[in-house]
Amino acid sequence: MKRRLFSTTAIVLAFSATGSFAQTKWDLPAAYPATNFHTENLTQFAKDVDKASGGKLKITVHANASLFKAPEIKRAVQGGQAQIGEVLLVNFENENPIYGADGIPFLATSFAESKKLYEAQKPFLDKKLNAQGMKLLYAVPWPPQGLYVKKEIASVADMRGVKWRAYSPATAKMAELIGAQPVTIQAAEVSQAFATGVVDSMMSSGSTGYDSKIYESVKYWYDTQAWLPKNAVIVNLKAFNALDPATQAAVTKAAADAEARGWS
Ligand code: PCA
Repeated sequence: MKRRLFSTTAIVLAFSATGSFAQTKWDLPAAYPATNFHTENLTQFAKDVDKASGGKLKITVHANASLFKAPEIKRAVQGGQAQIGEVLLVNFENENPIYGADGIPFLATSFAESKKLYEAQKPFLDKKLNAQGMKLLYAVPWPPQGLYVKKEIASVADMRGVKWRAYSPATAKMAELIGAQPVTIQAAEVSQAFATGVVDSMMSSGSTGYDSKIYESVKYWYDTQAWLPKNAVIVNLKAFNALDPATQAAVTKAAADAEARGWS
């Protein structure tokens, strides 16, 4: 099948006093609100790239799943509908277990352990993404995952039949194991889902709980610190390779800075 590549890439010829230069524009779909720390980091990354490339590469961040829904972002980058994007790695565990490594409960439960896991995971992530026509730019974890639930829970049995928001194959599997009813809902729709009673529980971070104003409908939070899933910023290899070497270096440097900023 012939894919439409870079259909959204706009090459704009900009003229300056010193001559003319080609400006490349990239779209960066992201799934979380503009005020979330991951998105703020992306916005800073885009600014850094703009500055370091002397305005040659403009990246527009599309927050809150406004361009593509969370689970569609990876395919959009792979197919070139977006040149770059931010994905939640654990969403893609069914493609390859390496994407799900940071979603395994109680494997790595602190930022320090999560860093070690990332270092072990990274070469495999790189390889897998390369084979899919993409490149890993950087990854940053979410805070540890805890349980939000509308009623008090004294034992696993209390979770039976509770409507459970899942965001990955592993969180859906957990619901099955504890007898809850899984409903897959992306972060951008969580607030609505709790408010309307579509779901009564989920495991996520304090960050997403805050973003979705979950305190308006949920009373109980159990700080289980069970795992730290990561967001990864990935780029289409053809789009990256089409940049001149100086612009590529600007992207790589800005990504390394964003990764350091995100972890700290
Ligand atoms: N927030 C994201 C993924 C993990 C997290 O803390 C979410 O709930 O979709």
